Amino acid sequence: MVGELRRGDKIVIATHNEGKARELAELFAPIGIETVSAGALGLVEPEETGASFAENAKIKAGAATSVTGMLSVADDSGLEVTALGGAPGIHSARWGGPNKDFGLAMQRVNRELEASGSADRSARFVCALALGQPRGETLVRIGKIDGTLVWPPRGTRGFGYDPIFVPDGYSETFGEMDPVEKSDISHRMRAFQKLILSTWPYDED
Ligand code: ITT
Repeated sequence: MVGELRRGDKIVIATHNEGKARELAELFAPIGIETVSAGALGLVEPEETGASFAENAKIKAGAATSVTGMLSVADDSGLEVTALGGAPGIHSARWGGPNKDFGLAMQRVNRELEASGSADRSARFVCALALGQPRGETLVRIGKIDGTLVWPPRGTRGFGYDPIFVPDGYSETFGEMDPVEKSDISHRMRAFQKLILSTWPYDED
């Protein structure tokens, strides 16, 4: 499948989360795509009424493309904790409360894990990336990375739940890791690769 994205295009990054916006801009830059933030265009956040990461990503990209007439990319993502039945999942941002305090959100994860009585500390980050296209349908691809939760939080890099997540095969949390290393393996990168593979025209590299 070939989509509308071409080298030299400018796309709207339909997120109000600075950490995501930074990571997404860094993924698109090397393939020659310029990005502009939703904040810079004054876009309002649509209500995330979907029941899945993919549905919410589609809602956000669809809204940004219909308001701007531009290509857009939206990211709906979160942390799924096995012993919590996949929570916080699509509610990951909400666990940060009105002030988006992820110190509190991480404490809640830890508290609920303790209360669960389970020794299972496995978790995964999931990212649904949606490409809003002015002429075509909104495309969505999903990326995941498995890991283990640690307590207390470690590191000040990254954003959100990064300080409590150690990806499988590594010893540092995403909060400690060099951002380039996170970007090599992250759920966001994996979704990005799938999206680009399915939309990039065969005659461009
Ligand atoms: P937008 O809807 O404006 O994009 P948001 O932060 O509300 O921003 P989500 O509803 O998709 O976005 O919430 C995702 C939350 O999951 C996010 O706020 C982080 O706390 C967490 N999250 C997602 N990816 C993450 C990552 O790479 N590292 C750490 N936490 C992550």
